[in-house]
Amino acid sequence: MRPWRDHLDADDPLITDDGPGAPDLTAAGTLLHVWASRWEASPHAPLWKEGDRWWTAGEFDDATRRAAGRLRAAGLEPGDRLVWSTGSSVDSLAAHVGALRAGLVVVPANTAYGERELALIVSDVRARAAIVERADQAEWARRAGGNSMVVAGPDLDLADGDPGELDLAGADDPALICFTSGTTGAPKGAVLRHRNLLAASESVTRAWRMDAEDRLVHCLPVFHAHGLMVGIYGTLTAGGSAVLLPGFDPDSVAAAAGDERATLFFGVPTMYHRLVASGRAGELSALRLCVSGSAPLSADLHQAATEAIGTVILERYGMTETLMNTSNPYVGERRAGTVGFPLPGVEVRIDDAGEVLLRGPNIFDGYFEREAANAESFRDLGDGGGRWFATGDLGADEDGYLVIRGRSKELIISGGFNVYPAEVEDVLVRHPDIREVAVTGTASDEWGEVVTAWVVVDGPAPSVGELRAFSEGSLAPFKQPRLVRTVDALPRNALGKVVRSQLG
Ligand code: MCA
Ligand code: AMP
Repeated sequence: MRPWRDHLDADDPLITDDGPGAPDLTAAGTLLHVWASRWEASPHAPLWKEGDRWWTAGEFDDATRRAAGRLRAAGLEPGDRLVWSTGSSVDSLAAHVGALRAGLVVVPANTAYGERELALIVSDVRARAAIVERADQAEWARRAGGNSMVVAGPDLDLADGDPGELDLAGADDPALICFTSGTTGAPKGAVLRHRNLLAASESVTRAWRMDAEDRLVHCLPVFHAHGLMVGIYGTLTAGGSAVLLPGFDPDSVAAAAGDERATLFFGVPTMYHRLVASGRAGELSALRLCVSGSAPLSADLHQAATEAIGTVILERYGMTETLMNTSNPYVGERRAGTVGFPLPGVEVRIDDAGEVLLRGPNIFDGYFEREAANAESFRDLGDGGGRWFATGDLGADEDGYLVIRGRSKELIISGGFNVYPAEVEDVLVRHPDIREVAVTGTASDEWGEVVTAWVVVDGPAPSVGELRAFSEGSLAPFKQPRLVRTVDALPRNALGKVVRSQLG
C-alpha cells in the first residue's frame, strides 16, 4: 500500500528523518489544549453558525466553561460517565466540550433510540448523568440510572457553578465511550482516550489540509464518529468554522455551500445519492473538498457525484473503534471504489483470511468492561510493534490502494447507520406469528443496504408496516425492516446455525 507520507506535502513537519516509525501525532497533549490555545489566540474568529447567528470562538469558550461549571456544581467528578444524546446545536456542543473540559467521559447515543436502546447504554456504563432533548428520553434515563442521575437538556438547565481548573484530563484518560457492536453482535462501548482523539484529529486535518480558512457544511449526526470527531473536532482542531445544519436535506446543504462561502462537505453515500437526485449538487462546486465515508461509495455513485458537483469525491474508511484509518489523497489520484491508503500514523495489514488489521495511535485499546471481546479483537502477531485490531472488514491491496471487499462481521449499513441482524431478530422473533426469523441487508441505490426480515410464520405473514409497529420502542426506525420475505425454512449449517448469506 502507498505510504502515509504520500498524504502530506514533502515539507510537512510530521515527516522527519527518524526512519519508518510512526509520526508523533500526540505531542500537543490533548485536543482540549489544542482547542483552548486556538480560542485564546483568535477569540473573535467565527466558529459555528446556527440559524442566523454566528458564534465566535471566544463565545464558545465561555459557553463551555459555563457548562463545565454547571456539571461540576451538580456533583459530577472527573471520570464520571455522561450519556449525551442530542441533535447538532451550539448548546449541545458546548455541553459536550464542557463535559470533556471538566474531565467527564462522554457517551454519545443516537437520538432515534427507544427506551430499550438508551437504557442499555445508561446501565452498561453506570452513567451518572444524561443530556437529552426530549422528556421521554429524560424519563428513560432516570428509570435506567436511578434517582441520583443528573438529567438535563442540551442548554444545561442546571445551577451555575465554579468551573475551577479545566482541561486537566491526561492523554491516557478516557474521553468518550462510543457504543458499537464490533465484530460480534452484542453492543459494547469502545473507550476512546484523549490521545486517540488527538492522533486521529491531527492526522486527518493535516492529510486534508484543513485550516483556519475552512468552513464546513455540517449536517451529519453528532452522536457518531463521522459527524463528531471528523466534523466537529476537525473544525475545532483546524481553527476553522462550520455551518451547523440540524440534519441533511439537499436544499439546505446547497444553500449553505453558496451563501456561506463554504469550503468543505462531509457526508455518507446516501447524502450524495440524494444530492445528485435533487439536481442541486452543482451548487457545491466551489467547495475545495467533498468527503464520503461510513459506508461503501459505489464507483457509479462516485462518478455521478463527481460529475454533478464538479470536484472529485474523496472516499475514506473509518470505524468507531479506530476513527479514521485510510483515505484517498488530497493531492494525487482519488480512485473510485477504493478507500485510499493509510493516514499518517496508521498501519494497515491484511491477514491470510483477507481481514483488515490496524495499528496506530488513533486506535482504541478495548471495550468498556468486556474482557472476552477484547481478547478476541486484538492480535499479537509477534512483530514487536504492539497488538493489531481486527476490524471484521475484508480488504485487498489493489495497486497501492485499499479496497473494502466485504465484511466478516455480520453488519448491515443503512444510510451510514449500522444495524446488527441479531439485535433485530431478537425483537422480531417475539411476534406471535413468527416462528423463526433471520435478518439480512438488501442492496439499495439510495440507502446502500436496507434491512430485510426473512420469516417462517405460523399464521398469516405480517406486513412491513405491522413489523415496524411491533418493533416501535425496541428498535430505532433505521433498524426496523423495510422488506419482509416469507420462507418455508431458514438455511442452516451442519451445526444448526442460520446461514444468513444464503438468503436472498
Ligand atoms: C433515517 N431513517 C433511516 C435512516 N435514517 N432508515 C434507514 N437507514 C437510515 N440511515 C428512517 C427515518 O427514521 C424515517 O423513518 C425514514 O427513514 C425516512 O427518513 P428520512 O427523512 O428519509 O431520513 P433522514 O432523516 O433524511 O436521514 C437520512 C440520512 C441519515 C440523512 C442519510 O440516515 C444520516 O444522517 N445518516 C448518517 C449516519 C452517520 O453519520 N453514520 C456514521 C456512523 P420513519 O418513516 O419510520 O419515521 S459510522 C462512523 O462514524 C465511522 C467512524 C465512519 O467511518 O464514519
Ligand atoms: P461504525 O462501527 O459505525 O464506525 O462503522 C464502521 C464500519 O463502517 C467499518 O468497519 C466498515 O465496515 C464501514 N465503513 C466505513 N467507511 C467505509 C467505506 N468508505 N467503505 C466501506 N465501508 C466503510
